[in-house]
Amino acid sequence: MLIVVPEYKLWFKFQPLGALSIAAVMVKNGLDVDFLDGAVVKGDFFSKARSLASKHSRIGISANVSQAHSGLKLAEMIRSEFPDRTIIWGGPFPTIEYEKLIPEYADVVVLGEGEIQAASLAKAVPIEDIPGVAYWSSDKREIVVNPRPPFIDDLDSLPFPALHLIAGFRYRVPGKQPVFSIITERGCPYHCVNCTKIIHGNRFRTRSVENVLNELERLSDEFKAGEIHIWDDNFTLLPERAKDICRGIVERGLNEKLRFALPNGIRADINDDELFNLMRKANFYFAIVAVESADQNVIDSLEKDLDLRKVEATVNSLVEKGFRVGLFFMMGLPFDTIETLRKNAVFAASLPAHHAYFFRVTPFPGTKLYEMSQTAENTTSEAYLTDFINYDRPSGRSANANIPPRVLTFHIWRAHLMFYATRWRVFRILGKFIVEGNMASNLRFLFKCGIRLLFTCHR
Ligand code: B12
Ligand code: SF4
Repeated sequence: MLIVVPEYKLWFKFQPLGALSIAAVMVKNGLDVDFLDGAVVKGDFFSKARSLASKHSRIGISANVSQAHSGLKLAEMIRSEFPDRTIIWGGPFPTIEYEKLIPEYADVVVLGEGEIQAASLAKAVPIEDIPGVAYWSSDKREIVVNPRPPFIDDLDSLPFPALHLIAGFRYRVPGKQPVFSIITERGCPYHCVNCTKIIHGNRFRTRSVENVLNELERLSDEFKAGEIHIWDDNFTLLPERAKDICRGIVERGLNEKLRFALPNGIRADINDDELFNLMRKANFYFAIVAVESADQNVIDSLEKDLDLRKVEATVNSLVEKGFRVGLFFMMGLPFDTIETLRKNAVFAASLPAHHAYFFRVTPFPGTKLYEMSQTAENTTSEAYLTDFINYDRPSGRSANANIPPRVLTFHIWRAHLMFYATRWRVFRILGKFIVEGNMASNLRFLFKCGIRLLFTCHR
């Protein structure tokens, strides 16, 4: 089987954990697997995909919304040049949009978490007997949807991502090289309207501390990792568990070899001194706090269940303990006004954080926000099918009917400028870079952020 992650345009590139988990299950079940990550492939993605597809009867395509465009082009190419191949899609995009894919672009779509289905596909179980798949009926008249299996509770039972399949690829992530990603839990109990729960659901499921530590040890010993990025939706949600992970890191001496970052955002209302101290001891150096808005009404409309009054203390505490701290904000929600955009800029600038990211809101299918935005003008609509969409390629659109794209762009630009022009921010960042030691990669990161900002302003 060939598993492909379609190409996407983003200047930093991460190992795709979902597709690598599927590959690991397939390998464990005896399949011969080739893996192509279009994000990092050298040369032309489609030529490489063509040459690998010629060797396999089944092609798996892994896609989130920003890979939809190139995934569809890839499927078209396979259909026309290798019409006998079975095309199997998995990931958030096909799980939401399977009706648009079958039969033209897909024979089978694996819905949600895919490891159970992957094991069955590897064992050649008849498709009718596999739970959690959508496929084209044998009489070619309709799409059949087999109900999804329960979420996987025993996450320790899953094999570690099949990293050996990407040994030749070079991922570009700022940090102490080489940088690897992990996920220590699945599911999130919150209901933010901008976020889809279609893959991992609302029940918070965790890997055991032992299992997480074993994977860290493997990344350090086998792959000589220098830094680990934990992409959990909510690493600090269960503070006692996070503390146990930190204690285990220290006990195994992993803090001597690895350093850790939390780039996916942690809850702004979890402020636990003991936890933050233990994290520092375990060599966590970077965390982003997900604030999203400086206006409580906007936060409430976002259904984020966050009391804004708690943000400042959490950010202060992280900064005092020596973390490099980032802030996430969303700009242009349907409930934003010019006033709330200004508030975001002022609030962020008042905090002692080192970085702030003011993202242009893009409502994606599978979220409540998408449904809300369909009533607004200037909506994202289905542009993701025809172009790359992500925060590196700002769309020049606005999801807020009352805030035109150019005005939104101005406020995004202004918020960044206000943030970096205040509180000696630039000098404090440089100071951090000197202490952290990987100046070149960090400066490259800042430079690219600046370029991205200019590009955002330009559109
Ligand atoms: C890490 C991450 C990133 C990283 C790295 C992404 C990468 N390329 O690996 C960065 C920061 C770059 C990123 C960026 C974006 N991300 Co992101 N990201 C995540 C995050 C937090 C974890 C992904 C992960 O590893 N999950 C763990 C694995 C095990 O789950 P999985 O990937 O879903 O894989 C499972 C299934 O999907 C399925 N499956 C996946 N592939 C395949 C293939 C086959 C053949 C089969 C059978 C099954 C299968 O089985 C897997 C195992 O169970 C998820 C949220 C989440 N918790 O999943 C969001 C998420 C994937 N991101 C999302 C979004 C929207 C984006 C952006 C578009 C944001 C933006 N506005 O720009 C960009 C797109 C950039 C890009 N081109 O990828 C959305 C996707 C929504 C959608 N409709 O597609 C998610 C789901 C967040 C959310 N809850 O809304 N992201
Ligand atoms: S945005 Fe974060 S906290 Fe909110 S539902 Fe999604 S993963 Fe959970």
